[in-house]
Amino acid sequence: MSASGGALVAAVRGGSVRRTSVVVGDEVALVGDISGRAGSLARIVGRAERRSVLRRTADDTDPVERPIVANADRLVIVCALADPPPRPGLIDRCLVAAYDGGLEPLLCLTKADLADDTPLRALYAPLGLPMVTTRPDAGLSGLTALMAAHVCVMFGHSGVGKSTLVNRLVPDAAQTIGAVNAVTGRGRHTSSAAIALPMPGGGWVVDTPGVRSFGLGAVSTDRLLRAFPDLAPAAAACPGGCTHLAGLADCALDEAVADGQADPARLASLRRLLAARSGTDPS
Ligand SMILES: Nc1nc2c(ncn2[C@@H]2O[C@H](COP(=O)(O)OP(=O)(O)O)[C@@H](O)[C@H]2O)c(=O)[nH]1
Ligand SMILES: [Mg+2]
Ligand SMILES: [Zn+2]
Repeated sequence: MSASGGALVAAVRGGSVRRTSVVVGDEVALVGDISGRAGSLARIVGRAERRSVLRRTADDTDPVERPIVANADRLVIVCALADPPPRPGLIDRCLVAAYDGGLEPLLCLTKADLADDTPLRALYAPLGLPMVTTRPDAGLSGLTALMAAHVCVMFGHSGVGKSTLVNRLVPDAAQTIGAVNAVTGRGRHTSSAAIALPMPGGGWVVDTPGVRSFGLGAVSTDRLLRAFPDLAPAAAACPGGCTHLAGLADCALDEAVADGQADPARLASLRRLLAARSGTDPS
């Protein structure tokens, strides 16, 4: 599908790119029938260099990274304030994946009609990332201002309200998804792949129904720490090669919390991710 709203073309990978991964957001070179007529099929013969890659590993001990979306520049981390209850652990994983993949994260707190957003906003305020709160009885101008003209990936736990937001952002989302599924031969209800929809104000929104979390298997300690800019300055005082795990005598992060310079909940979150990645805690 082209950004200028051109033809929807079905294409398969040609021999030269058989081993090249092609995902939503990739820019590809096509040959053959690009008319988009029913039954036509084009061939992908090349893939452009990616500007960003949102990746995941299958689980925290899996070193193989799998790309999910290419060339996106915003990760919209969608988190409900209630029903389901917020999970800061998942937000932190999303932040790691965003910084690691070269996407700018923003936090979208949904269902403000059900619960107050003050505690979550306070927890993430030190990171300085953009935050918006949404509710059914208010407009989405704050969110659209942050998303317009960007390629944005919506990510969050099932039931947090992603599809509701996409349907409000892209009024004809259901028709477009139906057209894409018709071209790709996917059934109406079986689509588990990410799908990109053009937003009326410019830019794209990518819905990611099938991905439940980001594994961190291939993410190094330094890369992981980049998602914790509130803790990173204190970690600079750690001895070289510090794992920052709990129970070390000389990890400077414990001192930062004791001095009131860092939030104990944020340190606990970092340590859960570090421990999960080293395979010592599969949570
Ligand atoms: N109370 C309330 N319910 C919402 C809101 N946004 C979505 N929902 C409901 O939450 C449920 C899950 O929404 P859905 O968009 O399917 O979530 P998804 O799994 O993240 O795509 C649906 O019943 C929605 O009607 C909201 O802002 N407030
Ligand atoms: Mg959904
Ligand atoms: Zn340390």
